[in-house]
Amino acid sequence: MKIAILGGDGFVGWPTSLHLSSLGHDVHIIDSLSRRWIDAELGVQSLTPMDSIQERTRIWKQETGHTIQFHLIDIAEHYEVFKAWLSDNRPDAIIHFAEQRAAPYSMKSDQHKNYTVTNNVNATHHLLNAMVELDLDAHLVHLGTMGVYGYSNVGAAIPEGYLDVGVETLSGTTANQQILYPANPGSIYHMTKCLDQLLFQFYAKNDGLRITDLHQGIVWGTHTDQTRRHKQLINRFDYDGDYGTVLNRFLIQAAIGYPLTVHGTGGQTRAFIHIQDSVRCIELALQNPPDTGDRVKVFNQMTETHRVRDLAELISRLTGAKVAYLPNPRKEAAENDLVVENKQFLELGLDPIRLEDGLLEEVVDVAKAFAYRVDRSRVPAVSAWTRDIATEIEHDPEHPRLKSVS
Ligand code: USQ
Repeated sequence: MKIAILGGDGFVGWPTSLHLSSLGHDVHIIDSLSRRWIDAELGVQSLTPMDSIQERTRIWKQETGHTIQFHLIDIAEHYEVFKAWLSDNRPDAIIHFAEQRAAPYSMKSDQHKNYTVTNNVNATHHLLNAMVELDLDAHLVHLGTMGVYGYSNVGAAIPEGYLDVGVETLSGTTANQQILYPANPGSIYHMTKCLDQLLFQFYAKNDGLRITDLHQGIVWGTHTDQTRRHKQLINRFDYDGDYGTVLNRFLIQAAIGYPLTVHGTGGQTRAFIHIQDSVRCIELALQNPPDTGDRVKVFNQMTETHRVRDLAELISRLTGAKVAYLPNPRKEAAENDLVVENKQFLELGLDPIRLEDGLLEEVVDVAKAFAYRVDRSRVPAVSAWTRDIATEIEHDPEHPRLKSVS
């Protein structure tokens, strides 16, 4: 298949590009390199040293003989350029990762909120609009988020996208319907993914586009079978307070002797998936497209759930790291349970990598190898969700020092 990977230079986009190329697909990365610009804006760098995208694809060709083409296009900004590319190349499938994906970055300031909404919503809409205009019947696979549901299970498992509801009709009977699970975003970033869902629903219904939306949990790990093949194919690995995600951050913190930064009580339960499983899920989704006229196909792309403080304690036991309970910069439930349905990928053959599979140590080893690149001052998460929370943290005499250390 000819596959366009929008955002193929990013944390999940890059290993996905390699995985699909290794399977023999004709992979084209389209990327604005915005994530590299954001590194420059924030003054941080990936823990792992990343080569340019051109160099990465050169090494991939040298190692495997497979060609991955790179096209520098900002799909949110340059609609006509992007449309012309789609028209000339007519891919069979399009994987859409080309969105600003960090919740704390999206909440940093009014400019960051504007950027995240403009970039993400325009990127998605430009893609859908161009596909209709060009009569392009490609299968669109989008990287969404578990965060569209919120994280509360109200005593029932979160279904894969759609909720069965009974609506009482005027004649007193019950009309059974399936509706998109009510959106309940917890950040501006997560909100853009909720808006994406509506765009997908409309374009599938109105124009018959074939769309799969993957509601992914928090990705952990860094290597995949392909990124391991050469040191210059290494994946990016974020540790800073804006882009680092919780489990990877804890592993890096353990490796550099920094107390694990638990927000609040650590009672937040979240869904997780290893990066290797993430790329496998995308392959499975590609092999199982919806038919023309079908509603959007939704998968929950996660393999296990964990409470933040349990993760901190597990890593503390493994590595001897201290745990710090910090004031929470986010507005989120202090404690929640989370049960998620994920049958579809398991039925398609996903064999999940679990936390206990020993890969936690592998990540700590990667972190130790590159610990010299860590700027410890960039570890704390300082992006506050509201002005009140920002003021509270500012006036907390203990912040950013540690509230309690076990
Ligand atoms: N947290 C800590 N300490 C930290 C960092 C985070 O306690 O040092 C807590 C947060 O307060 C939150 C939880 O850990 O309760 C998860 O935070 P996160 O930064 O790991 O994840 P999140 O902001 O939700 O975003 C990440 C990805 C995003 C993806 C999402 C999937 O950046 O692209 O969509 O995970 S999900 O969380 O399932 O919505």
